[in-house]
Amino acid sequence: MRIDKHLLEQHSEKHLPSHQKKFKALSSILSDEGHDVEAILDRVAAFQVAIPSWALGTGGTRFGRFAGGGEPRSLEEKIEDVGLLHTINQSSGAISLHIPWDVPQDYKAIRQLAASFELKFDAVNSNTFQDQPDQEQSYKSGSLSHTNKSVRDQAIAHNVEVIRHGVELGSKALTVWLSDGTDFPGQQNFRRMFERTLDSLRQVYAELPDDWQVLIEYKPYEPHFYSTVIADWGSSLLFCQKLGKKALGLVDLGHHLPNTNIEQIVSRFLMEGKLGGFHFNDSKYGDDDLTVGSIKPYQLFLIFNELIEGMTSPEVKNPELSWMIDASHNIKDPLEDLLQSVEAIKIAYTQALLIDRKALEKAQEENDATQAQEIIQNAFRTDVRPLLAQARLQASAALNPVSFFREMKIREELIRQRGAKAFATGL
Ligand code: AFD
Ligand code: MN
Ligand code: MN
Repeated sequence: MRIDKHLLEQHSEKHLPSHQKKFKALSSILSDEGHDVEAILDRVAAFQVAIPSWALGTGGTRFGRFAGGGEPRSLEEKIEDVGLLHTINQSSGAISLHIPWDVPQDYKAIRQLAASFELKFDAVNSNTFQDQPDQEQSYKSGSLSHTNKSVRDQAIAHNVEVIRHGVELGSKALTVWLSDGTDFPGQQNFRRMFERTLDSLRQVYAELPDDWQVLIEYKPYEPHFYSTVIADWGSSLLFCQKLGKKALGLVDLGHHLPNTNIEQIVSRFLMEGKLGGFHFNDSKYGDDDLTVGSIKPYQLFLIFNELIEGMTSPEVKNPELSWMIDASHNIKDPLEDLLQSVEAIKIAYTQALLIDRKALEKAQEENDATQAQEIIQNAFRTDVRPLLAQARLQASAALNPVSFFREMKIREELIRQRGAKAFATGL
């Protein structure tokens, strides 16, 4: 399904009068405060968030899955869905594939299809957390960390195969989320698990093309309940430091225990030049995969505060980051959910752009906690949505993405084309 450009124009025209009022008011306030509104709009427009192929279908829990209908049945249809999102918001210009859920059959055709929607291929993801029907060795007791060399070799070969697919499509990174861990105390030797994993990752690292990165996720629990090999940012950083320059940490917001100070982790990674990317989502209890910004928008803003501080400080030397959503929610329309998530990420980013950095530094130097809070909360409490809408308007995207999706009855059309019982591969 492709959206006719003039439908976007019609939609935006309808909502234009109320948008213009809000944008005019906000831009005049921001200009008075000394902000360069045009420059902010450029940065907002340029900020792109990649969409994971596994977020396009309804997520399930271990109790069941309630599919919403019209889900993409193939890699081609997943690309079409991300293309739809990008046409609507002009902010989702990349797709992240998961192998073997998305094995491309015809690279050239897939590349062309993506290009026709102006999409790039973000990091490719390997999967050694499930057994595939045709695989020889089982990952029940681990993959890259397994005690048995044949299992490790199979997991290494899989990661190398994922790199190969990525090279054909123009990806520049492999993301490894290693689910390996234990469920019971004493089940394994922690140090040996780490060493075996390091040895396996070194073999994968050796296969990375020069201009590639490997992004290493961490997660404290789940699917294993007692220990995880790459449990936290410290373990991720250790692996990255031991592997080399091309290995970088990946922060997935859902992969922290409650109340973890994620913004400080971000700052530490940046300080070491070892932050590779982000998986955005939100959560209340664990890895809940909820819409970004639906539970803790202030935390998201504080994370962007550190990101912008780090990325704009001359003393911080960190490679460019790869931004991605990692969520698959079980009750919402996945495409609406993604539109909301992208919006939430860009809101937090834009608010963090408004922080008066010089004034904040002064308050910090003077140990003035009250003033520091005034400065950052002044930015957080600014309703920046008219800036995002204006950036979309200038990029010929929809002024209001979710209402456009509903006005156009896009889900109904997808159900008509693909059927009410079309299931996407994924979790
Ligand atoms: C997991 C991890 C990881 C993985 C994905 C699979 O965050 O990014 O690739 O979800 O669905 O929770
Ligand atoms: Mn993730
Ligand atoms: Mn996760």
